[in-house]
Amino acid sequence: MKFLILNGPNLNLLGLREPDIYGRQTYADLAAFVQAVCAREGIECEVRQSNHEGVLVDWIQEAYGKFDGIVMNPAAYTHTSVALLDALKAVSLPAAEVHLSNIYDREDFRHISYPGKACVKTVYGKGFAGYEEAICFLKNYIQERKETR
Ligand code: CA2
Repeated sequence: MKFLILNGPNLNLLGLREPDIYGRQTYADLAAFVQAVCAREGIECEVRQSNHEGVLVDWIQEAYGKFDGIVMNPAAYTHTSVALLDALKAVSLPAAEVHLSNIYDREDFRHISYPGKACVKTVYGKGFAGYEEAICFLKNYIQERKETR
């Protein structure tokens, strides 16, 4: 099983700004954590981050036929991007959405997720552990779907 793990704009600044919201661990720490979880679960993964919506759209499109699932923190594009929603729908790969913070305890504009409408699971407010939950959920979801075919 192979997962594409995508992270959106400004997540490269993790640990450098706003530690009260996003914690003190860096993006490199996050990538290492996700890689360790995937290795433990027997999942191959590629962990990527971009500040550009079109790059994220390209990566989702290119994932078709190469990856079994997508775990994504679209960051600010969560609340604006119909393009990411359409890309996820177009490839129709199973996808899970993660947010480090509890988006529902924050400003109203963070309560809507466009890409989330194409995801089988959303995890929020659990920090790095949210990625682990999303990865494990998606692994089980894909395995169960295979068994019922
Ligand atoms: O809670 C999350 O994971 C978010 O996806 C993070 C986004 C935010 O726009 C979403 O509403 C919720 C922001 C990511 C920016 O990360 C930073 C990290 C350190 C310093 C500044 C920004």
